Amino acid sequence: MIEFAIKRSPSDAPAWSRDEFARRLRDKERYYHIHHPFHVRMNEGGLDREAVQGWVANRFYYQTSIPIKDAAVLANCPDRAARRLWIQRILDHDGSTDADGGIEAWLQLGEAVGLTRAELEDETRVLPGVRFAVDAYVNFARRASFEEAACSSLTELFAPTIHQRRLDNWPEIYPWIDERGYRYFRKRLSEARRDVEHGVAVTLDHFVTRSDQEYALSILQFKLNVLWTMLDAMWMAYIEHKPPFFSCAHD
Ligand code: AHQ
Repeated sequence: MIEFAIKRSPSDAPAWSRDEFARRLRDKERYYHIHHPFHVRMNEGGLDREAVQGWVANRFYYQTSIPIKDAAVLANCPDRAARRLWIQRILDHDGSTDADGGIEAWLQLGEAVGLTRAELEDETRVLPGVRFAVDAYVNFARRASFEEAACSSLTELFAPTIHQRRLDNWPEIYPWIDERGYRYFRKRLSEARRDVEHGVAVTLDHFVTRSDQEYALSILQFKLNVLWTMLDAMWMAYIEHKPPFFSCAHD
């Protein structure tokens, strides 16, 4: 248990049934970053080219951090069968060659929105708030138990909807984006659904007392906070045009 990120409190209340616990996990959808004003504006076609490019470049930092996070999760996983399932997440992102995998697909998304691969890989566009939020997630996974980290990945319960919305809307609202960039979103539709099946099973099996279950909801809220905070930083930079230190004297 890692108290540094999430507080845990005792409870004398009876445990929720498995179905009720699963319902409460899914009920966290109301805090998912699909509802963040940045994503709402994005999915209405309200972002200019610079904002779309900024989002792609900042999310690249998240995407390249995911396999590092998942390797940390594996390192904390004592169960061979669980590791066999979890290792697939690393392969999904890193690919089996440089030509495939989610990170390569995201680099192609970068090119599709008019950025070079180097402009993603050099991380020059990564905002401090995005970096802090992503690093908080990776550092959480390094110290969390396997089950705590599996629970934190359950934001992907809600991910297929957000990927499908991009695939449905972007061709019309952002016709300037090359459709080759959409491969990543198509890829995640099935991968997220498969990953979440395992993550939910681990979570429902492991967090069984009421105190455990409420702690699991706090872990999921921590990850929802990570995703929301990333977009807060992007809103300030690309919508308000108030990036960090915008008000400070520059030489
Ligand atoms: O592309 C995403 C991805 O690979 C992952 C891994 C997973 C995790 O382990 O926490 N979460 C996640 C997510 C991805 N895409 C986000 C998006 O909005 O495109 C959603 C995000 C998530 O819901 O956690």
